[in-house]
Amino acid sequence: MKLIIAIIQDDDSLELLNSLTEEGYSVTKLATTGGFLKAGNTTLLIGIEKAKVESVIDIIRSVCETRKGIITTPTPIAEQGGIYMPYPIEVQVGGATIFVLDVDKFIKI
Ligand code: 2BA
Repeated sequence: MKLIIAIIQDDDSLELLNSLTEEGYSVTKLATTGGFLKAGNTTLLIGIEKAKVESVIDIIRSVCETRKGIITTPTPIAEQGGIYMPYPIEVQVGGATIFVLDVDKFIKI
């Protein structure tokens, strides 16, 4: 058995949850925060048979889009004066960041 951990953008989460559950996969959704942008994202936990891993990744790929994110960094405009101006930097936020882990045991009680 495998555990897929997929970090996706909030905007894709509803459609992806619907697509996965319609195909019969069990999914747990966590509200998470990206460390770099400090913005909300969504992490899905999906426990599945090894043979289904690629099918799930295909579904994630078909739903999740790459988008632009903005981080505002304070930039010094006076060397010693301590004046900082917010400076927006654009980054590409991927459609999904996916980890596939081996599961030692899967128990439901
Ligand atoms: P964030 O950490 O908020 O990162 C958002 C986007 O900012 C990243 O998109 C990347 O394009 C950029 N970025 C992140 N760290 C950076 C840095 N140190 N310098 C410059 N740019 C940086 P993605 O790579 O698509 O990642 C989207 C989200 O997936 C991340 O949100 C984070 O929550 C998660 N993630 C990505 N890689 C991860 C990893 N190796 N381990 C754990 N979580 C990860």
